[in-house]
Amino acid sequence: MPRFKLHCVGASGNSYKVALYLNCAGLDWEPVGVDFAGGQTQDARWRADTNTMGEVPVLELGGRRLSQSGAILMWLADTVGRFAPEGAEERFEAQRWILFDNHRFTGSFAPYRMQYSLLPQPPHPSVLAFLKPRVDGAFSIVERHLAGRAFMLGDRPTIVDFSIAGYLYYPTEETDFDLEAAYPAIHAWRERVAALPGWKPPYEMMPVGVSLNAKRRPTA
Ligand SMILES: N[C@@H](CCC(=O)N[C@@H](CS)C(=O)NCC(=O)O)C(=O)O
Repeated sequence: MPRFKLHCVGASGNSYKVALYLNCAGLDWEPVGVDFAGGQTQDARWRADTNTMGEVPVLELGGRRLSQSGAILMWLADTVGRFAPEGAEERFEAQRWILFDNHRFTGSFAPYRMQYSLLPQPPHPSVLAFLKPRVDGAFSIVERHLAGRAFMLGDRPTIVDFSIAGYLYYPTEETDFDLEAAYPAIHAWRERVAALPGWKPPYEMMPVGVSLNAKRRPTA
């Protein structure tokens, strides 16, 4: 199999979901930095060449470019075979949770974090006030689900874990959420995911790309 290229940004948890898979599956890959803050994802040429949706991550293999982290993870599971759901029922569960992640979990937490610490200007309080209960609602659902399981689909890690964990290793100063204190089952599970061979924290896994956060993200 040729070397994978992952077009990504260190601050992008959606990129990290795919990077985690690639590294934990022991695949040969390299990160390709995208100048997010400089507007590269808005650039017409970049969109035409790399992703018409104007987003990272994009996984490149032998000239083919795939986007949408959830679809990429399903494709990797099918193609590589590692961390794959087994059978029709588990596949359905995997799709159900990945869609929930995109719509509700990452779908509220990523914009909250972006507003909280990544944009050059401070957030309007009403924006955070709108998003915070949505984040807590999604986290509470996953917290309850994980109370009785080692991993999202049971006793072994799958692509669902990589999808839902994508934003959970950024520092508390950046996210405003102290997961260890507020969501103990999520915290214990993210520690189990972090114990997988190949795991690295996001900025170490993807030391590339100019993020939106140059002014406001803590440098530590
Ligand atoms: N559902 C998509 C979301 C991807 C996404 O939101 N990517 C962000 C970075 S984390 C992006 O590239 N946004 C481009 C922009 O806002 O211009 C996925 O899971 O891949």
